[in-house]
Amino acid sequence: MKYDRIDSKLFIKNRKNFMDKMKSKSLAVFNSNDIYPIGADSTMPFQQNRDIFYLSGVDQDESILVLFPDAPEEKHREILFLTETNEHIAVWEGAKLTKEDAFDVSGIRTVYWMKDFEKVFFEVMTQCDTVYLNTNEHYRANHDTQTRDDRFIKWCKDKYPAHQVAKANPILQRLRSVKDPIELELMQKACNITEKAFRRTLGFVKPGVWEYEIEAEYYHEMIRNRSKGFAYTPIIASGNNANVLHYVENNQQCKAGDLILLDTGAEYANYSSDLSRTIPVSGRYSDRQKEVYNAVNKVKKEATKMLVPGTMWKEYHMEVGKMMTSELLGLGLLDKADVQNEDPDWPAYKKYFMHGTSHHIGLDTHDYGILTEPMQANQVFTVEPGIYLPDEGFGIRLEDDVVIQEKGEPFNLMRNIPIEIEEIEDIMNS
Ligand SMILES: [Mn+2]
Repeated sequence: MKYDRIDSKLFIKNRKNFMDKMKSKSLAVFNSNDIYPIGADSTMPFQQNRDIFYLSGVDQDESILVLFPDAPEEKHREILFLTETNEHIAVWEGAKLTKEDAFDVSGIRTVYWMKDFEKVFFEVMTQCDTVYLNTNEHYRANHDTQTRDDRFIKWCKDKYPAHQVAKANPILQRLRSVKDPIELELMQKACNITEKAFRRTLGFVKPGVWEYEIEAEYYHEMIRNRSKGFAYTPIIASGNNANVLHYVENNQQCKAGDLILLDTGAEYANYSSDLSRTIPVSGRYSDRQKEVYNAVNKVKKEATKMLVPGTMWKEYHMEVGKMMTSELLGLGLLDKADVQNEDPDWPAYKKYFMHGTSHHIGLDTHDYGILTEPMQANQVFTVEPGIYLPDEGFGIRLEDDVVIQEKGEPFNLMRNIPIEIEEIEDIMNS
């Protein structure tokens, strides 16, 4: 791990919050992610499952966390199972957590090697009635791969068919969406790394550079600041590439007069940041580009003010739609008839702004959070309106990450990242 060790107080508190929500005589099981194969003996870089990380800080594969608040034996209230290590294994396989390290990281005193899992698990299962299983129920999740949690669930239901099962996911969705001060610090750090990388890019971009060269500049700055790199696949989209929402090829040359849409956030300690900026290849925006840019920026500012406790995600999006409609009328992109005749299920503004304005962000870039419940203090959201104009050869998106406050406007974790036209032009021309 490149990041500095996180205070185990965070994970101790997270587990306590989770266990407070469990039924009596129940236990919960969380698995690490697998290391996914590429071919031959090649593998993808490891990415820890965010739930076991959130509850333990353990950032290695082949790990299981068991929480059993009513365990008759106190030592079994929190148990970690880790892959065995010793000095000899470490020489061949690199450093893995020892039992002492695991305690320092997680605050969990009971650590077994994985080879003892079935025996210990049998013992605790005979002492409980309900087992909480961890399924991924994120509203955007869509994959066919069987995770270690999925595999465990099949095994567990087969082996213990008489136990009741319960869902860990709704508890985690609620807990993970509201951030602890330690988490906010880590997210600020991710945003600060993103800021450094963006400023480096402002000094690098000029006509003739290639999108992948810009990606390399970002990556360089991220890694040298203890990040693993991008929190998600970066979008470096010059000219009309910006109008392909999930453009990730990043293989075109940037031409004078074009804009570049940069959707590039660093991760830090598994926490995401998510930034979008749109900058001019030549260092100056045209008048038309400025006009559209300022409209997007205005919607972003107004939308941000609505992110306060009690706001409903759906209604917020409807309000942002109205703001965007008024800007598009001002830009001459919509006329009154377009708005009067619009389909309520796909309002006229969607022609130019077809994606959502905000999502939860945290350990996942599109983080947990129940969208049908009112917003709460210390939830972190992105704000990312855009206007996409294929006919004019450019698209603009501006995006910051903000923390909802008890009172007043949200706190912007990206407050120091240049966004105003003058500021960006000044930096690019200095
Ligand atoms: Mn985003």
